[in-house]
Amino acid sequence: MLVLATTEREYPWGVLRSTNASKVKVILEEKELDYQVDRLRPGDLWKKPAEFLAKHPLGKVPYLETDRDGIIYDSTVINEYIEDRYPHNPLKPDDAVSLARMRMMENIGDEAFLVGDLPKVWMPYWSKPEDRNEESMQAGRDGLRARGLPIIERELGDQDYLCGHFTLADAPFMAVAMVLEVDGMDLSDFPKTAAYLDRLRRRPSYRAISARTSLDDSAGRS
Ligand SMILES: N[C@@H](CCC(=O)N[C@@H](CS)C(=O)NCC(=O)O)C(=O)O
Repeated sequence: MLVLATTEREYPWGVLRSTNASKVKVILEEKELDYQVDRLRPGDLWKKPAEFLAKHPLGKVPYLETDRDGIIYDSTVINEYIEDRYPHNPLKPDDAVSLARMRMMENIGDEAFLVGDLPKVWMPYWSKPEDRNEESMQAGRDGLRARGLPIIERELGDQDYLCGHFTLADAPFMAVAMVLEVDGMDLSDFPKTAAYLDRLRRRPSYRAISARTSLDDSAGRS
C-alpha cells in the first residue's frame, strides 16, 4: 500500500489541501494506484515534532510511505519515483530533450507558482475571511501576472498540455488550477492558460484535490 502524507482540512469555504501534496495525489490518481491519505495536523508543519522529522528531515509534506521502498519525500522526486516504479499510463517522454523540457516546465510550476507567488494567495484561505490580508493576496496575484503566467501562456502555444499530452510537468498546475478555482482570480489576460487550467479541472484526477470534494471522498483509492 502507498500512503501519502499531506495536510487537508475542511472549512466552511471549501476543503483546502497542501499544493505540493496535491501534485502527488493527482499522479497517484492518473496512475490508478491504490493509496491512502494520511492527514497530518497543519500546525505540525510549523511545530515540526520529532515523529514528523523522522519521516521527512525537513518536516514538510508530502512524503510517501511505501511497503517496497520505504519513505520517499519531495513532490517532484515522488512523482518521478511513481512513474519509474509504475510505468503503465506513461507520464513522461522518453527522449532526452523532451524529458528536459518536461522537467523545466515542472520546475517553473514549483518555483514560480507553488513556492513562488501562489502561497500569498493560498495561505490566507486557511484563515477566517476577516483575518485575511487582502493587500498581500493581491500582491500574490500581481506576482503571478508578472512572472509565472506569461511563461505558461507562451510555453503552451497551441498545445493542450505543456508537453503536448498530459505529463508530470502538468502536475503542479493541477494544484494551481485548484487554488485559482477557490480564489476566482481573473485570467482574461491569459486565455490559453485559463483554458489549460479548465482542461486540467476536467480530468477525473482533479476530483481528488478539488475544494468541492469532501475529505471522506478524497481519502485515497482502493
Ligand atoms: N520541495 C518540496 C516542498 C514541500 C513544501 O514546502 N510543502 C509545504 C506544504 S504545501 C510545507 O510542508 N511547508 C512547511 C515548511 O516549509 O516547513 C516538495 O515539492 O515536496
